[in-house]
Amino acid sequence: MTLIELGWNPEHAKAFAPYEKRGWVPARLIRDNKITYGALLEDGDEYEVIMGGKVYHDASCDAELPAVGDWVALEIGTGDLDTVIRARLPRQTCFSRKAPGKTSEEQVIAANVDLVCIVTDAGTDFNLRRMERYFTLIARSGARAIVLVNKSDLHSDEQNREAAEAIRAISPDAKVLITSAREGQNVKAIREFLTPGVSITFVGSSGVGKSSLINALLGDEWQEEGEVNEVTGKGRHTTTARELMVLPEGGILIDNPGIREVQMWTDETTLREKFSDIEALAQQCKFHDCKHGTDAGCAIREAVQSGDLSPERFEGYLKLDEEIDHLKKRLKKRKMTIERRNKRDHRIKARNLADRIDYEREQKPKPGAFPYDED
Ligand SMILES: Nc1nc2c(ncn2[C@@H]2O[C@H](COP(=O)(O)OP(=O)(O)OP(=O)(O)O)[C@@H](O)[C@H]2O)c(=O)[nH]1
Ligand SMILES: [Mg+2]
Ligand SMILES: [Zn+2]
Repeated sequence: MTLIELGWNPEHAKAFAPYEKRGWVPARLIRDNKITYGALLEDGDEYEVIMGGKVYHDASCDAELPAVGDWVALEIGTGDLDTVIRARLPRQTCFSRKAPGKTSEEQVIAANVDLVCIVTDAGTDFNLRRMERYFTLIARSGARAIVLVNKSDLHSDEQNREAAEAIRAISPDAKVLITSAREGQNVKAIREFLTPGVSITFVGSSGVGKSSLINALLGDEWQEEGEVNEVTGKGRHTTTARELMVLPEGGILIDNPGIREVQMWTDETTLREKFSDIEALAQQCKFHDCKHGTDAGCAIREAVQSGDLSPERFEGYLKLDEEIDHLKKRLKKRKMTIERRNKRDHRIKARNLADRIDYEREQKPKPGAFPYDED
């Protein structure tokens, strides 16, 4: 396996040059085992590696720590020594979301991916508002979006087509395909994206068929995974960790556990771009600070009433805005806490330094005093 087949390109090579001189080797992270990582090297060798202290301390937040898909510089351990990640190369794309729960941390789902493939179905998983959130996150990541309306064998042609059309309508740039991992429908069409060196990550709710599609792409025989666990209602092969795989004929796949919460990790600019139609309407509101609720002369409300704008899309817009607002507040709070903590740390350091200087002064002979005073 060559580095290029693993997704390496001239920009990576340039970033790596200073590390090469130190005898370190490039590798791509394929698995996150929490304490260790799985890394794939040029010849296809897989190593279990640990993070170097500097990499850990240089990261200002979790999102800056190495993640699956990252390129790193490894110092290969000989004898009993561990193989250590000495540096993480800059990311060319980064697909991330807000970490689950009440935190305001960013969680990296996959680094350096060219394509993010959202898997859904035309049945119970289908949710356009969730799609919008995915599209916003993908727009920010730098990767391109593909949507697979999977399990087509379980729904009517019409239902599948309607679902695909509705998704195309909210994101005209995204490629939308109707697939069945079970019947192999359109698996070839997915494969066409996977030229050597192209990385694609699969995201979507648990049970939509991400791993089944990956198996179909890997060319494994279709396995009957139909037995559903009665307690969790999930198939038996629920994915529990991110993992990167290289297809024999080229292309790099990253499987992910099902995503329950698609929380925003984004900024205002991306949001405004995604909803540029609504933003344009807002310009026409009578009052520049229109809340688009009950204010008179609201162009957005008029558009909803005349049917030019779907109320769901408008609601999606309002909700996203609200969420970003919360995120900002949380970030600000976190920043304040960190600043407070830093200030406190500085104060302690300053105090220690001051103590030391005082102490040294006391040790120093007083001016004019004879240095070797006899007892
Ligand atoms: N009928 C049908 N069933 C499918 C299809 N794709 C997947 N399944 C079934 O759906 C269940 C879940 O599939 P998985 O591939 O494990 O789903 P996943 O998205 O990887 O789920 P997590 O790993 O939990 O996130 C399994 O029982 C599969 O056999 C399909 O195209 N048609
Ligand atoms: Mg899975
Ligand atoms: Zn308005």
